[in-house]
Amino acid sequence: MGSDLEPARERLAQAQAVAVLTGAGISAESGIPTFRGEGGLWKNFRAEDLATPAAFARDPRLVWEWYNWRREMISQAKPNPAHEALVKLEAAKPRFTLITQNVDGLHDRAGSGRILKLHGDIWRLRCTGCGAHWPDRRAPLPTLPPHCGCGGLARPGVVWFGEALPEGIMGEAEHAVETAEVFLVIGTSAVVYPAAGLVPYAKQSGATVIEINVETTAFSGMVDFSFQRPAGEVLPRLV
Ligand code: BV8
Ligand code: ZN
Repeated sequence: MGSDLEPARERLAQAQAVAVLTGAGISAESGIPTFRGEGGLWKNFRAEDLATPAAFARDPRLVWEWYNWRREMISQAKPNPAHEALVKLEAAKPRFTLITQNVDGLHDRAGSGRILKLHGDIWRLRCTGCGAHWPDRRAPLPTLPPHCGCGGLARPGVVWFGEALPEGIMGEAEHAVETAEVFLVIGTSAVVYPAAGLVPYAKQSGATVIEINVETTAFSGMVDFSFQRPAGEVLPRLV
């Protein structure tokens, strides 16, 4: 490794405006399993079976057991050199936007500033009754399913399949992508929309798109640079 990174490294070094999209792959080297692929299953359920309003309505306890398991795993994990490299990059760029599909909070713990959390935050809970929301970092949670002070059932503060993303967040993400000179796409299979749509959008908007993923994705053929190596290895050298 080294010399083949050079053109992308130079392009990134020159850019004033940078946007980044991350997915579960950036946290893989912290020991958190990705959703799709090996180790992504929990008791034979796929994320698409559990991260839905219908699954929660049917069996809130089962869905909470999955989130509880994930909360415990994430609480034992630490940010890795890829998360840290993005903190450095943010400090070096006049315009920088970090867009993440991850709910694990590792970008916060690494020290990233403003983070557009497209799919919410596993460390927040929301009441299905009164709509109140609050932070809760306990892992494991003492009782499942957790409840709100009003007596209502609480749910994870994340975005499930079929649910709208937080209001206005895609507009902010699109604006960052539109104005970015370089767009980094890190550790995402880019199959979940609307997040995945940001990749072709960046290309159409004229950004240099750099992908870092251990596998090829549907977008690998259209990006300017595609590095098929772990993010924790490539990103610190690129930044
Ligand atoms: C919406 C959050 C409308 C909670 C998650 C058919 C076609 C197109 C779209 C649809 C369709 N049918 C349905 C849809 C819409 C749907 C969708 O996209 N479905 C897909 C699956 C087809 N989208 C939605 O429903 C979205 N909402 O559209 O709303 C609307 C509008 C108005 C009003 C009402 C509704 C909401 C989507 C949110 C889903 N939430 N979960 C939680 O985490 O519990 S999704 C889940 O996937 C994860 O949270 C994650 O955020 C997301 C994306 O996954 P990735 O991060 O990419 O992870 P993955 O495991 O797939 O890939 C990891 C990658 O890392 C791999 O490529 C691997 O090679 C790589 N990797 C591994 N190790 C490393 C690495 N790379 C680098 N280094 C390493 N070391
Ligand atoms: Zn309530």
